[in-house]
Amino acid sequence: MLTLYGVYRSRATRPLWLLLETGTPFTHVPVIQAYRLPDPAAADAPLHTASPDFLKVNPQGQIPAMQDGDLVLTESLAISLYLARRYGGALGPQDDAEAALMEQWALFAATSVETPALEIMQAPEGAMGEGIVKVASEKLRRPLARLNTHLSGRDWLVGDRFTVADINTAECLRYAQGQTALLAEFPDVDRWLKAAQARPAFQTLWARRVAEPA
Ligand SMILES: N[C@@H](CCC(=O)N[C@@H](CS)C(=O)NCC(=O)O)C(=O)O
Repeated sequence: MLTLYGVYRSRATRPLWLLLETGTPFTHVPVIQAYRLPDPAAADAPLHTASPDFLKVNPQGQIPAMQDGDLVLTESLAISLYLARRYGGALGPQDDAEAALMEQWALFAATSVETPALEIMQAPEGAMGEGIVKVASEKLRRPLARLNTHLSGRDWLVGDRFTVADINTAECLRYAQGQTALLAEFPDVDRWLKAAQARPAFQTLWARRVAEPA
């Protein structure tokens, strides 16, 4: 039995998008971040990242987490890569070279894209926030240029088809999407990101995320 822990307003979107693409049956346990609750210790608090029952699944107290039979996995990108390999069909690797490329793009997204993209999304209003966005945008330009070159003349990152590499990379970059002028500097990235997000599975994911309380 496959179980995915984590609300839609979290990095759980990465494996949830993949599961929506494949239609794989799974149990969704919408564990919420403890810091988002007014009183996580309240008797009627929903299952959250500091709940003793969830800490048995992920002692680090973070979402997403996944259980598939005896296998427990944390780290959103590792979960997506596993699900793609195990249940993803064409979304996953078809040979060792594709597996390596999918891992490469996940590591690229995690180490070169996610942090500056999050800095952009979390920047406060005002002059200080503008400074943060400027510095973070500068950090993103080199990975975005690399991504743009790779996507020039291509629709998707690996193997001429939509795969887990697109899901993982697009979800890390999404945090910076509010910077439309930055994205416009990289037209092939912009086109690719919009095409990924136009997919029915992403649209369903987004509708469910929006429907969750902020
Ligand atoms: N590198 C981890 C990061 C997990 C993470 O930071 N999750 C956030 C939600 S997006 C969380 O659980 N925050 C609650 C907390 O850290 O207490 C991953 O990609 O899965």
